[in-house]
Amino acid sequence: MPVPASARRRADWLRAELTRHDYRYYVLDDPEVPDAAYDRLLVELRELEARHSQLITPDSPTQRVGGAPVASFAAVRHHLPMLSLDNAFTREDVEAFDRRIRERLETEHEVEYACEPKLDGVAIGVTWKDGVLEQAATRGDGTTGEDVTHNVRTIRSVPLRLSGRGWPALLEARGEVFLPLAGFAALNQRAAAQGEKTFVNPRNAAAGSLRQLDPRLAASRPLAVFFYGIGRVEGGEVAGRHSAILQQLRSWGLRTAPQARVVQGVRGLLGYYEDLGRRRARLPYQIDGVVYKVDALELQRRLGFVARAPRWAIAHKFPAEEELTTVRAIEWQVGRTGALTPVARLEPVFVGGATVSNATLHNIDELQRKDVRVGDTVILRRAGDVIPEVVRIIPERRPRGTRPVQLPPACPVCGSEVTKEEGAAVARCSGALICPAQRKESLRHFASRRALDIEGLGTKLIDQLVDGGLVRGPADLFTLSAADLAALERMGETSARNVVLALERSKATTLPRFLYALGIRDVGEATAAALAGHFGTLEALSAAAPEQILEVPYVGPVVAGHVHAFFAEPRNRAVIAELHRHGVHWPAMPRPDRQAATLAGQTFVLTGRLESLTRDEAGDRIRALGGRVAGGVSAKTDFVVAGADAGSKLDKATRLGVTILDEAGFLRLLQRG
Ligand code: D41
Repeated sequence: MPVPASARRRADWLRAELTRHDYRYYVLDDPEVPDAAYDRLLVELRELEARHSQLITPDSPTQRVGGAPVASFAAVRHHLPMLSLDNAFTREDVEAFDRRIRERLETEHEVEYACEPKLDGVAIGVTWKDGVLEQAATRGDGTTGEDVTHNVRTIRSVPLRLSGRGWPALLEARGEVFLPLAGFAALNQRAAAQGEKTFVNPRNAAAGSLRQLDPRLAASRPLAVFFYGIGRVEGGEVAGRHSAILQQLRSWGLRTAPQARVVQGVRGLLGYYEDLGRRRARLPYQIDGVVYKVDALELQRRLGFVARAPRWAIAHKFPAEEELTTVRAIEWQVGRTGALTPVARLEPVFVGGATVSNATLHNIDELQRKDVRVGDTVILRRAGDVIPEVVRIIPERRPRGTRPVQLPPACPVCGSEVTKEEGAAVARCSGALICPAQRKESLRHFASRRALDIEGLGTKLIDQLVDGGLVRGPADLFTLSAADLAALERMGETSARNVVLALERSKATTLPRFLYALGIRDVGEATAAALAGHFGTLEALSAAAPEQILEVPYVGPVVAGHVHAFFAEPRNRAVIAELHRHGVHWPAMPRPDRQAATLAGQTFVLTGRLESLTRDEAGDRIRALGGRVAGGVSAKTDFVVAGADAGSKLDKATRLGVTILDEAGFLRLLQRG
């Protein structure tokens, strides 16, 4: 079949583009686009070449993996080539992988697979001779890599001498060098503080660190390694299964991924993928997928490899956490306390397993630091359940004629003046009592599940009520009749009646909920509960002087000031009185008895996954007994509760000598209360 000229042109362009990206990625450590965008170009080229085999050239990026070594490092020819991994993106890809294997092996039985995380770092081969570390080389293009022995020697998880017994006289172990997330954040913080260029992602930081000529630089970066296999072996034996080899490596002092498991058949593979996918966001390092390998070496041998990738292994990728998109508009959202938050409206894009069309830009300082403008192409990141974030813009793709975004002088909703205190990051609308946006947000907060929990009173309904002038403050909600509500758009008689019933039900509340619902600045649920517990009644709290409020555990002068100012404002007191009149009430607070305060003054940090309760529940139990839950470990931490897969917090606790409780110990402590 003749090749259409358009296909040839497209293939040429794709090749040039991929080569350029390779150069930036492998040689400059400064990629222009996220991996997923690169992968798409490569897939397109592969498909074109599959359709028209005449288009394949020996130097096509599809015919080789990796890039050229940098001149200043000695080249190392790998004794055995370092193979590459094929990718699977969907469940169907994995099913096809398993089917191919069983067909080749002519078996109906389930195959045993070894599964492990796919670290996002740099592949290396490290050789020990007579148990002594001799050489470390990057993978490079799979045939020839770079000698990075001087840098790898600085990685503390790489032993300079093997331990245990039975290691071969010559052992080459292969693994992935990576930078844990905490180290990455610290490195970038340091770089930013010194006005240096920051790294785009941990993979590039790891690659950049390995490619330092001065080993002192690499040593100052907390690189880590997981070994995942072997290369050259002489003068000794290794086990006959991948899983057993990993165990041998471990017994010789080499670090391997703690999540490695053996599973049965394709269901086992998919189960492993799901499980690790759920834990991914909590791991202290970045993984971009999982790797499946046929466990038995004899079967691996029978399967062999195609081109440069083994038939017996595949990488199952997680959905990309970073994608490219463009900024359609930048709008300002006004929050409950008047804070102006810039929000980027984006060309919708599928990232991290969901379609995203908005991303917060946090505040004006952040926006100006990143210099995001309308029309920019940006890298959007959505990891786990974290809200989507614009990582950075791509300057090369900025269209002509864009303008930097400025803070609006007036509130885009009510027109009141926008103020920003010196040194503060947040700009605020000064129209607290007239701004419909602030009113709507306050009402939303008042009605939310953890506040008065008014079912059916959602965003749309609140917008209609405020825009139609039916409701100004929370007390007005209780004057609404079913007829008022039914007259609104998209409101049936039944829904209207249900909202009135929900409003009626919400009147019976608790003091902590009511305090939280008031939306006093910086008074979240925990502070509301502490205030309620300390003062016992709203009357006592609203009459308290700032010094008295300061006596509440964990309330500082700023919050005490906000609380005092709130109750000093006559208009706020009037709203509260009106709410009382409408019948909002709560039972008297139970007097704090001895049992309730067993953990008073104790600070807890929760890390890892608990089996018998969620982290939220664990936090509630601690607070109910008077304890406090903090986010990070410090010398002031009394207990660290460590569940499964606890990470850097556990390490820090160990370093600081903080008492560590496992789940059983924690439950015992709660019971003692
Ligand atoms: O964690 C990894 N990045 C990883 C990479 C891993 N866990 N296993 C791997 N296994 C292989 C084979 C099956 C070819 C021995 C790999 C890689 N290869 C690999 N890393 C970079 C290119 C290939």
